[in-house]
Amino acid sequence: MQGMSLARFLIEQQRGAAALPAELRLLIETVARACKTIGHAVSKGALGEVLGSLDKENVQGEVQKKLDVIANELLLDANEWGGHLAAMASEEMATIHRIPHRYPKGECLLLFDPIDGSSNIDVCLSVGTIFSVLKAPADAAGREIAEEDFLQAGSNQVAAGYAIYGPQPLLVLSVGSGVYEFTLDREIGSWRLTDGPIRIPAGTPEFAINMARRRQWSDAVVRFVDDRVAGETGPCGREFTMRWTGSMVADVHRILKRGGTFCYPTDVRTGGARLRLTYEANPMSYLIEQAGGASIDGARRILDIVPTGLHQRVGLMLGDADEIAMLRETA
Ligand code: P6P
Repeated sequence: MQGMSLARFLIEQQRGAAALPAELRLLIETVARACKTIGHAVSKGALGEVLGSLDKENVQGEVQKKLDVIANELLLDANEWGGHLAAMASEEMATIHRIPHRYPKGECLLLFDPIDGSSNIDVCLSVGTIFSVLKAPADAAGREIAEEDFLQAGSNQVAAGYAIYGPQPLLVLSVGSGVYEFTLDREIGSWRLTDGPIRIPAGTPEFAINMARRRQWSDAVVRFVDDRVAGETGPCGREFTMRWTGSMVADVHRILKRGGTFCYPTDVRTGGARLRLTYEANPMSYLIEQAGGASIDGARRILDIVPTGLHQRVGLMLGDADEIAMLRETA
């Protein structure tokens, strides 16, 4: 029901077919509250002295933005005392963050990219927070949580979502029964239901890829893109538009609402890839599939891939299922 608060939505998911566990409801409410605080910091920009970079790199070898660290700390502080988590993992931390012994532990594992698209922060383009939730293995109850406990296929996720700090602050999430969008009502500080269940519109002639990386692509991706650039003169027989925002969270949101595809393929020259499996590709693929789309690494379904490392990178092609099937067939 439009305008419903996030709290009421989650209570209804708890009572409904989804049978949302109370611990997971608390986790999502906590993450959603932290995203309000992160969004407030992002919106301050230069006035809040949150722009710019630190003179240090993260585990990815990327120069850390001030907001990367601020957002990471906000998510850790918000989530470590509630008793719903066993541990957390982040793009900004080399290894996992266990819940301190002074707090009760829960059964959930939370993974996040605290600020996705951080290269856009200093130029006022949309950035976001991506999160993924797994259950700790049953045998973990009586022992310390280990990094290996996070290395589960994305199909094991029990919830995933993102906040996007754009013209409207939005929270988009799924707990396994469809994708729902909430808009922040700044006047009362509440996330309110504004769309859902979201289904990816079929047949939208839009694709998102960084054309400057063409040398890295497989023949299949080159053909896929060239056929679309050829427009009505080519095999697709219609005109396409290209979009590339430099923030996956913004590109994925556009796809959920308007359709099309997003590709950040593996670099065929090196076998390297850009996007991280556990806290970027997996949560976004969970949402895309919940909205009727598809997500692959070129040949494999993303959610079937069992990670070999917390920060493992993977090629990613997601969106309109029919378009992605074209890529998979030619991959
Ligand atoms: P490029 C942001 O850093 C990110 O991880 C994604 O959000 C985005 O889609 C991609 O990298 C942009 O990569 O190579 O175009 O700068």
